[in-house]
Amino acid sequence: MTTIDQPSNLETQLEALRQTAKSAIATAETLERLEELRLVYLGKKGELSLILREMGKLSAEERPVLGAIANTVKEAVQNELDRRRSDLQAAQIQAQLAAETLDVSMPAVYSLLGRVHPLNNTIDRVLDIFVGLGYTVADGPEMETDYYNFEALNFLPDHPARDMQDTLYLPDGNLLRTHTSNVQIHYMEENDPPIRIAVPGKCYRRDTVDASHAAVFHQIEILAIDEGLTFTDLKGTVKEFLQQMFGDVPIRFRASYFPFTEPSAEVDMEWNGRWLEVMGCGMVDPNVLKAVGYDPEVYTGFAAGMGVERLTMVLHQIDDIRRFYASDLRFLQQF
Ligand code: 2U9
Repeated sequence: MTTIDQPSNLETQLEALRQTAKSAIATAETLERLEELRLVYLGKKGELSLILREMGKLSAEERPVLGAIANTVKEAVQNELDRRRSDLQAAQIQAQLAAETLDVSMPAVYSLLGRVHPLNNTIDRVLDIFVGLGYTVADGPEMETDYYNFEALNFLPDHPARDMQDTLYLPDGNLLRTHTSNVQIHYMEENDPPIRIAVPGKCYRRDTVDASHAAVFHQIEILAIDEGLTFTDLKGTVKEFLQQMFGDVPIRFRASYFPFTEPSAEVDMEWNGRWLEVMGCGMVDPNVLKAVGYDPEVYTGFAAGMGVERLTMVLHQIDDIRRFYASDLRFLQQF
């Protein structure tokens, strides 16, 4: 017979349950483990249910006392479970945050996908120099009319360059430009002097391909129009450009002929002990100025042109122009 003062067997069991549950919950490391413990202590078939089932055997005075104790224990275990659950959830979020933190100061894994083609590298270098001298980069159409490619540039109707053997004509009577000079005509039509432009781009010729000829090639031309420009300005510009491009090399101007310049000259540069032709130039022919509506009595100008493939071959001692277009990585990866 149990007295009120002495803890009953069930009371002892409830107290023991509270203690073991408390320490088991405090050491549970995962939410899954916590759920297991909830079932062990508070589940339908759990330890508390087993104890409560025994309460049927108690007297009418004992039952409410034990019932109250049972409720306190249940609440205490539930509180322990709740507290531990929120601790574990907070720890889980902290761990996730730590694992997923983006360190923006960490150096990126750099993968080199490609590199600048040697021809584009030459174009970039040449344009950088002319931009430094105050020139603007301009471009225009690769498909052109006879007027912009030949007539406005002072090519006579029977000039050999107009021959079907040399120029790629399209079925509609247009053509693929044979130089980038068409761009300068368009530009002069749309702008008033003073003008300083550098024009890079693809050109097309009906050539049989060999080590030094390609049907598609690249040119860069420059054009300056202003009041009072002379051949001295042309020489100074060409010399400054070649010095920035190749270093302090000796250069010489040789008289030549182009339909669009008068006088005209070829520029040679001493390179590896030999004179090498690197560009052409001249004072813009008055007929070209007239064609775009400029008064040749007021304005003069100079122009120069260079082949990008040729310059690149000189710079890198490349023996065959076809290497530029073969997409052979063993060649391209050297640059
Ligand atoms: C206008 C007026 C004048 C552009 C010029 C050259 C001389 C020249 C060649 C170099 C090697 C072409 O790639 S190449 O075969 N070019 O020698 N080009 S003067 O003169 C112009 C252009 C446009 C309106």
